[in-house]
Amino acid sequence: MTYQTKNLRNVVLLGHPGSGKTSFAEAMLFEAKATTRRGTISDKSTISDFTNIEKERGNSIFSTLMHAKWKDSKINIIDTPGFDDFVGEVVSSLKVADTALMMLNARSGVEVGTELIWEYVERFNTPTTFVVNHLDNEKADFESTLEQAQERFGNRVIPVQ
Ligand SMILES: Nc1nc2c(ncn2[C@@H]2O[C@H](COP(=O)(O)OP(=O)(O)OP(=O)(O)O)[C@@H](O)[C@H]2O)c(=O)[nH]1
Ligand SMILES: [Mg+2]
Repeated sequence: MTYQTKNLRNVVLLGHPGSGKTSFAEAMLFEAKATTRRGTISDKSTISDFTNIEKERGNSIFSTLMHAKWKDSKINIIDTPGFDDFVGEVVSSLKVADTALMMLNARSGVEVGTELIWEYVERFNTPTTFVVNHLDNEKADFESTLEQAQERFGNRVIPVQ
């Protein structure tokens, strides 16, 4: 199938280690019916963390390109590693992405990884949506996470559900 440029979306997932990028990518692929089985980190069965070293360590090391069809569009999803050691993967992914999703852990709000990666987002001027994740955690605090994001990134941060 061929797609017009207007029907292509290149989305990069960014965020502090463990904020849930790989799991979120898995959920997106499942929702878009690109996969029939929703893998997990603990089962070492996610589409994104497919290399042996990622399965062993339980975190992403490489950027992974995946894709899903949504209505008439093809969405390219790039999952990036959160650990600063692998920031080169983030930079190269930002170069080809039109939009970024920055994952925030609702238990911890804006974290050091968020701040570090934000420097690159600003450098590339990438439009960004924050995604508040880990909302099922008993210590999750959506309001505080939103406040922290607004405090740090300005009042252009508005909540959308
Ligand atoms: N309870 C709960 N657990 C989550 C959620 N999102 C992710 N997790 C868990 O949090 C851990 C880290 O999730 P990952 O998806 O690997 O996070 P990541 O941002 O890709 O991590 P890095 O690749 O290291 O940057 C895993 O054990 C996930 O199962 C969530 O919304 N709720
Ligand atoms: Mg990951």
